[in-house]
Amino acid sequence: MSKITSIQSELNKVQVMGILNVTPDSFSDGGQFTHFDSALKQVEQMIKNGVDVIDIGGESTRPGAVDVSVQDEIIRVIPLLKAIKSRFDINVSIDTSKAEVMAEAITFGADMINDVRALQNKGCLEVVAQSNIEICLMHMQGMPRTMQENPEYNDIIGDILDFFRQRINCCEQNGIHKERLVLDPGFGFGKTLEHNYEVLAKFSQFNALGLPLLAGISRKSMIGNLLNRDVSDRLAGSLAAAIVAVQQGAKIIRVHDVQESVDAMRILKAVAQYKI
Ligand code: 7PJ
Repeated sequence: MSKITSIQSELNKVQVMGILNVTPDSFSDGGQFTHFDSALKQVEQMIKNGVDVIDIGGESTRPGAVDVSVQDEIIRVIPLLKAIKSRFDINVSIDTSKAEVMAEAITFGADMINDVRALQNKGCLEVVAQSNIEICLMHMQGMPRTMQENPEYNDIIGDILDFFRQRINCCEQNGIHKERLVLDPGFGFGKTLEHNYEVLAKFSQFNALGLPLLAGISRKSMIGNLLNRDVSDRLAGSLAAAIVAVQQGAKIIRVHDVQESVDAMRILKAVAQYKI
């Protein structure tokens, strides 16, 4: 399987990452895909709809969510990773912050580790350094349980850039080449509604670090709270926000609605060919 980010740079194509949550309390598909067979059906449908990467998450990072044990997370995620890799020819990303889960994911053929804690947990840098897997480093202020209580920044873009620089340095010092990294400012992770829209408005500034950028905005509160829409009614807002991010350089968008997002990206691509 080719590198996720190299496919993107070769074809100059934005990658659509389809979210497959296997937690009973995930943000917006609350337990719907907890069962193995329905998860596989969902994967098959996403592939038909043109997904580029499947992102499997076994830990809910919803504000206030309870911790999941290593064993529970492995049981939720790894059999599904194995089944997907044996049945389909598709890139898979594992959304985890636990070194043990990362190690298993690497063993069973994952293409990317997507860590909302940016490899800050014990043992993560070391595990990842022993592989060639791609890594998404996400910014978060605080920790999921309390991150939305009172997020504050002096200069949100500067703070996120500083965090990225520190994490990139840490990765490099541990033998993880910069070429393996993707950066994500972490919409909704320790950020107020205003913070989130400022980050979206200034998204292009993260290109300064010269790494591929990922934007995960799909169905989040920043859409729902602005528009006063329930989770099931956030598609239009999610697409609009994804387009704004891609026009400022996002190379991967993390979404629930694959078919609609792929369509939106096709429109952008049709327009892009006429730009100088
Ligand atoms: C993100 C994520 C995100 C990355 C979640 C949800 C919350 N990983 N995992 N970026 N969000 N890289 O999907 O609403 O924004 S879980």
